[in-house]
Amino acid sequence: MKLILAIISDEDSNPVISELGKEGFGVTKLCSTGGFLRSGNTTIMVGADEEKVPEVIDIIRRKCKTRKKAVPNLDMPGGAGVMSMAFPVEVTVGGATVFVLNVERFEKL
Ligand code: 2BA
Repeated sequence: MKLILAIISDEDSNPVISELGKEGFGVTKLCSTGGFLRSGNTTIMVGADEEKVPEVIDIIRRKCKTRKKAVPNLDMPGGAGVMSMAFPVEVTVGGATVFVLNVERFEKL
C-alpha cells in the first residue's frame, strides 16, 4: 500500500477529487498553504495499492492545469511591502507536487 500526497491548486481540487471518487479511490482533502506564495492550496491524501499509483497520478495530471501568475516578490527586503509590490514575479502555479510514501500498516477500525 502507498500513500499519495499531492499538493494542488484550490481551483483544481473539485475536478481531481470527483474523478478519483468516480474511479473508486478514497480521498482526504486538507487545506494547506504554500510556503512561497503564502496563499491557500489543497493537499489531497490517497491511500492506494501499489499497482494503482500510476492511475491516481494520471488522474491528478489530467485534472491539474498549470497557469502563470504574477505575484508580489515576497523575498525582497520589506516582504510584501510597497516596494516589493512594485516588482512582481511571474510564477507557474497549478500542476501538482506529488509524494508517494510507503505505508507500513493500514487498518480501518
Ligand atoms: P508554494 O510554495 O506557494 O509555491 C507556488 C509556486 O511558486 C511553485 O509551484 C513554484 O512555481 C513557485 N516557486 C516556489 N518557490 C519559488 C522560488 N523560490 N522562486 C521562484 N518561484 C518559486 P510548485 O513548485 O508547483 O509548488 C506548488 C506548491 O507545492 C507549493 O506552493 C508548496 O505548497 C508545495 N511544494 C512544492 N514543493 C514542495 C516540497 N519540496 N515540499 C513540500 N511542499 C512542496
